[in-house]
Amino acid sequence: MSEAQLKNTGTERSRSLEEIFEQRIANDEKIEPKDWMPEKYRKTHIRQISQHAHSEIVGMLPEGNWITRAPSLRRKVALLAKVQDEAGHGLYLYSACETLGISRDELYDQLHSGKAKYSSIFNYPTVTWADMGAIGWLVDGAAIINQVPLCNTSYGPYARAMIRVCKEESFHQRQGFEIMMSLCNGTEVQKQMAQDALNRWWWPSLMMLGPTDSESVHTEQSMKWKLKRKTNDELRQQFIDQTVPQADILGLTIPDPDLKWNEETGHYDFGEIDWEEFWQVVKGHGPCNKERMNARVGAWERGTWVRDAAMAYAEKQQDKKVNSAKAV
Ligand code: BYC
Repeated sequence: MSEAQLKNTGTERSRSLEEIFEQRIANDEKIEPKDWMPEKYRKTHIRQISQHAHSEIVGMLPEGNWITRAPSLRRKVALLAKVQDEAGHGLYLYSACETLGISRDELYDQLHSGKAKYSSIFNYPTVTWADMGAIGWLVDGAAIINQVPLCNTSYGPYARAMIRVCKEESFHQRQGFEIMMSLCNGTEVQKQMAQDALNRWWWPSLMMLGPTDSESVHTEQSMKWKLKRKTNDELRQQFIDQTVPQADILGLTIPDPDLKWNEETGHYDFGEIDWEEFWQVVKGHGPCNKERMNARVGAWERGTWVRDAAMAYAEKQQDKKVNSAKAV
């Protein structure tokens, strides 16, 4: 066969593989690690899943900061459990990502070198105990809205990881709301603390759901591949519609003078989001970007001896096995 004929056969084959793949997506079948997939599908999944994993790991930092200062043993235990869950989420997601042919070391390297993004929301400081309430209520609340549709995403390992993650996120959201409720039923100063936390976390929580659909470069393709099941704007609206009545229950005021119920659309209208602030944070210029990266890189460097010791131990075990097999 000539080189041109060979090339044609190759193109035809990949076209038919692509057609089978598209059909499977249309049939809502899960794509599994050993299945054929377009290179772009693989890469965009590595991008989103790894960013998601990094967000869970960096997301432990703002709350970890409060474990030793939680106001009671019960609060400490709950916060500790929540932060541990986040480590677990990061680990399932790194594992899901590795099934796409990238190693854990490469993923860490992308985070530590600043090549990979993580959620903008974790670049804001946690200055009072009420921030633990606001993060659970708003940030985990937004995360659930974003992640429940991902339980139905087309890539099997990601979809399955999301089922457990979402169950745990529900507990996280509840513990946050309960902290807010206690503060709002407490003294005037405690209620003020809750309002102040809502004022600081409201807008970043809306930004967390990503740029508007008109600015979102990946949404169109990701919706076609059923990686994303809802657009950024749809999720944001859902989050607002769900959260405003919760703020009413708490007796708190959402810091948006333009927020009002729209009878016609059946949704809340809301004010202008400061997208300039969002992009500054995404580009590394948020209030805590440097602190977060220093914490992660520092932890990686301080852990070198543990990784070296684990490798040396594994090698010794392997040598032992080989030697005892030789002796038989
Ligand atoms: N922050 O085309 P777009 C948690 C980037 S952790 C930073 O709309 P896409 C928790 C985006 O990456 C939960 N960057 O992108 C943990 C893209 O840049 P690149 C985190 C953002 O992917 C601890 C560019 O902007 N959740 O719950 O279609 C404690 C254009 O955006 C952000 C997930 O990761 C952002 N907020 O949609 C408590 C969920 N938004 O990559 C809680 C999974 C956008 O081209 N991810 N960018 O350089 C997703 O659902 C989607 O990736 C997003 C963005 C909706 C976030």
